Amino acid sequence: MTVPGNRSAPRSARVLIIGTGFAGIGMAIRLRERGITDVVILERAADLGGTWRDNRYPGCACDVESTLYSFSFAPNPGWTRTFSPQPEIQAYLRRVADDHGITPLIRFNDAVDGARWDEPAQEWVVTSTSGLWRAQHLVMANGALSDPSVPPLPGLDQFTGASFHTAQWDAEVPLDGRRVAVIGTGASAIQVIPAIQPRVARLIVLQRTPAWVLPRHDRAVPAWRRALYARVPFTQRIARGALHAWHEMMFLPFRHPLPRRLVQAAVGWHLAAQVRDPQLRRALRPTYGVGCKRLLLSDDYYPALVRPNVEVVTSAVERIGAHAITTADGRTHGIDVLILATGFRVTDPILAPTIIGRNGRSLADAWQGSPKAYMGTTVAGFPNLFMLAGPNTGLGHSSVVLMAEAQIEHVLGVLALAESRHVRAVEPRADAQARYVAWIDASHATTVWNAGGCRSWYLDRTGRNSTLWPFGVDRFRRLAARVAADDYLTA
Ligand code: N01
Repeated sequence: MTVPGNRSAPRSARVLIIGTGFAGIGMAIRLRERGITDVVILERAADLGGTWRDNRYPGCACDVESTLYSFSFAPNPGWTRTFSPQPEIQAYLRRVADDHGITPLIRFNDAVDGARWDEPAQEWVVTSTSGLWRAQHLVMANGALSDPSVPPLPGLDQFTGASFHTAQWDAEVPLDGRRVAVIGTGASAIQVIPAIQPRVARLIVLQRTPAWVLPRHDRAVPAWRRALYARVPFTQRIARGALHAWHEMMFLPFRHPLPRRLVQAAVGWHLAAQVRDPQLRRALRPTYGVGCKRLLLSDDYYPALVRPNVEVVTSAVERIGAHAITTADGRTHGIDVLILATGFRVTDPILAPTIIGRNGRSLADAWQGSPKAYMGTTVAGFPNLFMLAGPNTGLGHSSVVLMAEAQIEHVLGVLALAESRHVRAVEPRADAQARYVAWIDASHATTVWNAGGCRSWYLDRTGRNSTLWPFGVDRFRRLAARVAADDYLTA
């Protein structure tokens, strides 16, 4: 971390939060409810919302039902669709932040570059665009899906048409009647492809690995149901409970082969029903176990792919030229616009090298390419540091908002522990963290994510699954809610 010399004196906060997605907003709300009001949130962008602010590509929507993909303490009876579109989710977050008095705590356009634990002062010194901050506690709520991953495709810089990542959508670029290529067939691609297909002259879909796709059954929420949820909020809580129970069950196929066979049959049927052409069907049928890569939900992805203006290209991208993409089969596809639906830097977070804990050791040094944390939230050697959406807190089957809320309760529990011991610094014991991580790793061994025969972004560069929580959400909730005092060191 470089500490600029010509900045003003550091400002301070008891708790400094990085990021204004679900996790950052939720953390600030719960801190204030606990009476901790000296809170500052640094946000690198000009608006709040995290991934729901950045991802504005056509078709962007949640693939978990909104009644579940929302805060437990802030139900929204007004969701207009089962799976709400991005603008509604961002508007929801803005409203929740306003209603709970969080918006004034946010410093917009203030990006954190790094932070260093100041041992004598027992606090974090944080460097951001605006200068220095001192904070007793630092909460990294900067998200796992916040930094786009752009592969080093040969010739990408020579392309003369418009080119952008799905998370950096350029709405100024006209697509109507143009030749467009989409690289990638993950969750973002399968939403953007059906949204732009009717507008473009030609759509080349460059698929490296096909995805398993289940029907989504997205529909408008009828006015009567919205009115019911608004007038009798209990009914929406019942709906949320039912969805939660359903998703908890959906976890089983990821661990057990028998229920997985049922899902396999459903995805196979969905593909067969929507894609008649046997050659295309073969190209779209994955060879790995269902769920190994994120299981996708869509009603309109396959129907878009069979339209006459779309071609699915399975040959690898070899080179990008000024106006075209050349693939390994020797073909050249002329294009005007290139869309990179190539995902995010999940297991190599950009802040890891610049967060410096005890003894000058960075998170990147501690992790060596494989992020690890106790309860996915705290890291040995990094006192008073909390990570939301941290290692092994992702889900393949339910709403990550539930996980963020459980982590937030864990943070509050750890702060209460430090307070009860009248100490300024708290961190997990190294042996407790090692035991926890070993248990996570052992629990992953037989899951389809690890043993399903695919290479996904759930696995880090060491091959370890450092992304997903290996059980149902309720289990994490129970564990995170109870802070095991012996597992924490205080000073
Ligand atoms: O990214 P991805 P995403 N050459 O990493 C391909 C969340 N999300 O943005 O599979 C060619 O899944 C890559 O190919 P392969 C959700 O958690 C949520 O789509 O590695 N292709 C893959 O097809 C999701 O899981 C919602 O072989 C290359 C694609 O790019 C996560 O975000 C909506 C390549 C990347 O897929 C990420 O999804 C959208 C190369 N060099 C997203 N490099 C919700 O609704 C990469 N690819 C909540």
